[in-house]
Amino acid sequence: MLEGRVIRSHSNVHYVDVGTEVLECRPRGRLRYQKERVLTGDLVRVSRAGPGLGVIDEVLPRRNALVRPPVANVDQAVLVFALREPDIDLLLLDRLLVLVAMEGLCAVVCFNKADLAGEGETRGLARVYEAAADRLLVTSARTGQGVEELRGTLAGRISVFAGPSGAGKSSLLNALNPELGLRTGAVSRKVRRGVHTTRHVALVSTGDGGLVADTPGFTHLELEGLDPVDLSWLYPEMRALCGSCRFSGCLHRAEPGCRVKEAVEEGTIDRGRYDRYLTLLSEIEETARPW
Ligand SMILES: Nc1nc2c(ncn2[C@@H]2O[C@H](COP(=O)(O)OP(=O)(O)OP(=O)(O)O)[C@@H](O)[C@H]2O)c(=O)[nH]1
Ligand SMILES: [Mg+2]
Ligand SMILES: [Zn+2]
Repeated sequence: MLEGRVIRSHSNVHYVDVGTEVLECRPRGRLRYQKERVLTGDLVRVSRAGPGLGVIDEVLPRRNALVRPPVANVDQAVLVFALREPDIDLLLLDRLLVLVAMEGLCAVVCFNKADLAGEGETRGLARVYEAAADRLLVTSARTGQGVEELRGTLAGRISVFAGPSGAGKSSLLNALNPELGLRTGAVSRKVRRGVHTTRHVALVSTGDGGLVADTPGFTHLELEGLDPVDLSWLYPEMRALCGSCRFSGCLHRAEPGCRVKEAVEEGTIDRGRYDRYLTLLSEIEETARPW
């Protein structure tokens, strides 16, 4: 019996990379009746069923499974934002960081198009997001800056890329593995949307055992179902201080004796991050109270 990873699924046909080749597999009868279907990213046991063909006998236990995009065993989300062109949308970045934390994934922030930005500006942003993410990278798909560091971060892991259209996600993947030949530039958006609506997720190889979900990633951006009190726990810079505020359940807005606000005044928590936290907090409060 072989073990492998589902790298692409198409209704009930799953392409399983068993190391030496990719087998086209169907689940064994009894698996089809189980509630959980086979997902891209799953580790499975397969038996050969002919040249290039296999049968999935067993899905090995999953570490996690995302709903949108439907991928199992994801290690990290890589949030790619261009420093310029398009202008960086930090509220979107912070929103994605909260979503990633809600999913319990590691967050890698990748500031791309470093060739277009000033060094001072880049350094300032990098300092803020080093504290907000598990890993911070500054890259340029054009000059190759930071691409080897990105390679190291992706190696041996399953990653989901997310970020605005035009940030350079496909360009970075092409820089890592030119064989991918992913479409870049203005037209790629439509193509990717098509991929998304058919719900076929493929894992593409970075060439070093790294796998990246080739989808628009996190298309669902509402922070629904989140309790306002829990929001600050999803901010690494605030988490350590949350318990030290005078009132338990402090939202760090106007409460007296708030350690988080003190840290903002002292400059140890970035004011921009804090202001955007307040924006997301109000949004969550509004959706939680529909009247
Ligand atoms: N100057 C510069 N341009 C870049 C860089 N990376 C990507 N670009 C350009 O930015 C444009 C968009 O890049 P894509 O890789 O298609 O962006 P994407 O994030 O995949 O966009 P979608 O697929 O629409 O989500 C292309 O014209 C790229 O050539 C970079 O590091 N520097
Ligand atoms: Mg793209
Ligand atoms: Zn507080």
